[in-house]
Amino acid sequence: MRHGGDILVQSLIGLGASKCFGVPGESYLAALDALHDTKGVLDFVLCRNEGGAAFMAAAWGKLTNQPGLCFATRGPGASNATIGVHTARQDSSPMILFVGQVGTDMKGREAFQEFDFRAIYGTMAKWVIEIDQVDRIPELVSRAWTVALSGRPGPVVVALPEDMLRETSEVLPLSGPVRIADPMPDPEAVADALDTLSGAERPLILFGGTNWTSAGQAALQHFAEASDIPVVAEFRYQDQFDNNSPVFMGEAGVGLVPSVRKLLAEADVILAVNALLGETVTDGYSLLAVPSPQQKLIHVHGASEELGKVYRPTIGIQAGPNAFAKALSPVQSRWADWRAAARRAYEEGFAAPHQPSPVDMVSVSAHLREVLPEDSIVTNGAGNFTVWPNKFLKFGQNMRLLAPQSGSMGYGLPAAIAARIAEPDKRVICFAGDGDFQMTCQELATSVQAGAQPIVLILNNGIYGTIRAHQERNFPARVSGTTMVSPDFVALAKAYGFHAERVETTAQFPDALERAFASSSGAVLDLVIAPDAVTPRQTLSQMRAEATARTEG
Ligand SMILES: Cc1ncc(C[n+]2csc(CCOP(=O)(O)OP(=O)(O)O)c2C)c(N)n1
Ligand SMILES: [Mg+2]
Repeated sequence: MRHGGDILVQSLIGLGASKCFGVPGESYLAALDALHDTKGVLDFVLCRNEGGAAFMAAAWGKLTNQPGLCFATRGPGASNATIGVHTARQDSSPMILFVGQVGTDMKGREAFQEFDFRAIYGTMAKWVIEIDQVDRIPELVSRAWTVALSGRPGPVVVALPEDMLRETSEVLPLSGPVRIADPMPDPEAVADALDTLSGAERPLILFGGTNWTSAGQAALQHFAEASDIPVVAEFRYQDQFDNNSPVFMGEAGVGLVPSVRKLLAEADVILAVNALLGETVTDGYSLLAVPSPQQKLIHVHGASEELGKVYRPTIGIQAGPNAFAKALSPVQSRWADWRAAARRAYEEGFAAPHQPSPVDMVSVSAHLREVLPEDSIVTNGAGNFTVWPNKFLKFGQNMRLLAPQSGSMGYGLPAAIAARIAEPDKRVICFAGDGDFQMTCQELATSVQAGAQPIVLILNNGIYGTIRAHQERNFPARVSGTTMVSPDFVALAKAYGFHAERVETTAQFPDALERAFASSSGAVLDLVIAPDAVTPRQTLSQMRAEATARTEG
């Protein structure tokens, strides 16, 4: 006989889980009790806020393609965790959030910390379930795991009533991993897609999503290179394609660069593989007309509900990205000039002017491109500072980017901790804004306790730069709610046991980074960035001046 907590934990181990993230609560004591005996097999990574824990689980899912696991207590804990569920959804990352729930005997009375998890998570999660009978734990955990992984991966929420978890049963826990194979494309549809591409004047491949395998990525790269077709990544998926390939043209995301916009606008056939074709990629649904784009659209996705969600495809193919990529055979190349011009524009994008800032991120990024090991993992949250890791690094075949498609601030540090736990031997560099960092900086303690210390670069400009920039463009010279008073980040990081330094000039950066690399405690570098240097090519003062002239004109 085992209690429910034990059946749950043994089932997760059976499925292959090795880490879970959470903040404790009295609502799931039986699960914590089971985790008492699983150290080194399934570790509970103790976090400081459920928001951080849920971000770690979401990032774990994105990095490993296996569900990231998070435990949170009812009402208050579950409320904190929602940000990670939303992030996992927009990231298409597999994740399971286990929520302790009030006892079944008092449900529906607004008991202490009771939470209507179906109503709250209903639109955010792929599936929400409460396990009411201890005997059904293996069945429902198996389904949660499979749902999180299949089709378009995403978050599942499983509520665990306190009394159910404490009941005992003889039911056997799950054993053995689950492998979900890619759905295969229809060969006739693939042939039609290749015909359509062959007839194109200016073809373009747009890819996105999780679930790629290295074989699938290699197949897509081979096809694109052999056919000379330019390739663009959806927002923050640029790490899924070798950026050094001559067909890679950059990322279609927030702050769409002109060369990528041009490619999307001028392409007459778009092959969208594993892509969601959302707001950021289409520049607010303007580059492709809703619902019928002028371009011919071949839309390939593993989840049927993504096909035709916004855009009527010319050819819709329900297939996994890897199976589809492997089914492609090169088409006669006629687009060398179109491809080469786009690649030149991509390369030119790295040559931004030197920044009017004590630390110049153009130089810092160039240095990082030189010294970061080719299998580094880069993370970031949200803010204007993300332009540097997202647009000024080159992601080779083995480098990874963990960055939220949802644009949620605070993701970078927890993601970096999860990445270090998953890959303890790799360099993990978190880029954070001063605002972004303060959303989850208490997770520095989690990092130290877990022995998983990344390197954090805080791009400290004293403002919520993104919002200030919007403010100056829309309401010039009326600064409201966007200037921050921050703590001494060096002292703060040291208090948590990190090596920390303030970097006051560009010239100080390389040595400071060396010392950060050499420190065994993890490191926080506080980079002094001028608020005016809010974007690589336009300063805040220029934005203000332009907007003022417009308003006065
Ligand atoms: C959780 C969350 N809250 C608020 C926002 C809105 N927001 C987007 S960027 C940003 C400012 C980020 O400031 P900072 O981290 O300092 O970066 P900077 O833009 O200054 O480089 C804000 C408030 C968000 N995206 N996520
Ligand atoms: Mg800032």
